[in-house]
Amino acid sequence: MGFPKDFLWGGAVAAHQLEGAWQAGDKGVSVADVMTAGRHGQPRQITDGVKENLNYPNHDAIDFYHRYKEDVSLFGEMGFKCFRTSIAWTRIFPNGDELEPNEAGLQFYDDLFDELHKYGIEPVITLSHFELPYHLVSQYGAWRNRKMIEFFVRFAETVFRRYKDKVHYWMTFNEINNQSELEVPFTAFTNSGVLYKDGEDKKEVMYQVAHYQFVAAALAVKKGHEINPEFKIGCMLSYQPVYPESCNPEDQIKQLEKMHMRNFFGDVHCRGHYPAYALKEWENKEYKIAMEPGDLEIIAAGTVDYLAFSYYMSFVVSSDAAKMKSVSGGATIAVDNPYLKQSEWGWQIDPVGLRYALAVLTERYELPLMVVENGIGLHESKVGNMMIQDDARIEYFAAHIEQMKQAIDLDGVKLLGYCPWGPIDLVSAGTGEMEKRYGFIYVDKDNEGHGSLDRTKKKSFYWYQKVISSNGEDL
Ligand code: BGP
Repeated sequence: MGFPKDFLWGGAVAAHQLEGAWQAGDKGVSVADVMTAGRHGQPRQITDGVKENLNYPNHDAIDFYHRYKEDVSLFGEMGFKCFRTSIAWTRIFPNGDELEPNEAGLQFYDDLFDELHKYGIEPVITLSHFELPYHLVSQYGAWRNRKMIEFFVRFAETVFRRYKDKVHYWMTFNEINNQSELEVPFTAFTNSGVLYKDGEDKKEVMYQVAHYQFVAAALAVKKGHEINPEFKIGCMLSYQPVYPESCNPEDQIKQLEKMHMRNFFGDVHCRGHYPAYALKEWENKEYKIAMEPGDLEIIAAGTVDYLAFSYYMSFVVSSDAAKMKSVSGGATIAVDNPYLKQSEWGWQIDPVGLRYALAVLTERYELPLMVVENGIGLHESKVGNMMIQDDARIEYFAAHIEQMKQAIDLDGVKLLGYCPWGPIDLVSAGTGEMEKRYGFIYVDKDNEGHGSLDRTKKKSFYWYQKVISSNGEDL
């Protein structure tokens, strides 16, 4: 009982949130490179290029590009079995539409993967994590354009071939489903790179974008399996369950409708066809989604091997519109859950919701699952040589790991691994700042970019080390 022997304990990051070195090795400019930091709760802005005197936190981040050896050795010391990161598309294809890849970028990831393997750490790789080439946005309108399929598949094929003996676990798009939260203006929380225009039906555009991404992902899955039949290629969802506010059947229906949009992307990736509720919506609203002959067959043939998801919180919806409100930092509309505490950023902490998520996803798709993000952002600062006592983080993780164990033991969930988000402090995707810290390892850098970049272990470092060495028994 409990976690399987080969369980992948690790941590998760994304290239643009920690690598820095945004122009090193002929890297191109990514969407993340032209996004300003959000200040005082304002959403981050995507600019039309790199402007003077604006703060672009991803340019330097925590300089993992130059310091990865030190960082990987710390992950090794914690006992990591896997490490989830993304390959910055702009290191491999600086503009995104070139025919030949950039060797310096490919070499960087070769070196990183070799370093990980030295410590017996399995790389788990996201192809596209909020960092598509900016050139594809400005010249092609990003995923509005069908040409993106060709660019993405070329990128995927290039890295599949190059790393076929070094990487076995892959994911296509990070949190592909969060673009369905149309209440929120364009922020880092989307991989589509699409800037919505005034007056257009955003939802129709979103479905069109999704269609191209589904075809691209399915083609990538097929290519990947041809290159190495041992590859496990997954989709990746942001899975934050939504609960009805009460047992009022109208609340239940509200919840059902909300979950349709959360499930839509997983439904297509895992089942290989469009679900009835989406087809009905297209018909009712007279949406015209451009497709080419063969697209639906491609989607059917390219279903994923496993489902990966991020889990941070849960939401509550009510059929009473007056009770609904925007949630800080979260991409949804909800009422507070009186049974749950909130993090300093207003994210509702719900360990039991993780068991619920694991169980419903298992029932829906009958696929192995991987929790590839989970964690709590805290305000922390280092005073002298004192170790940071991050008991709130330890408590958060212990409660979530306990619920994963129950999902395995009681619900029959097949769980491949667990990657807490940001094992080392990094730039927040939502705010673009350093002060929302997730790490077991502290990085000396503040929002303004000051600091030595020195790494130091927090209390949770030793705690997680013990969790891994006891295979999740000693919490
Ligand atoms: C997810 C993203 C990550 C990460 C995380 C935490 O949505 O996949 O990139 O940043 O959220 O969010 P934040 O950094 O806004 O706290």
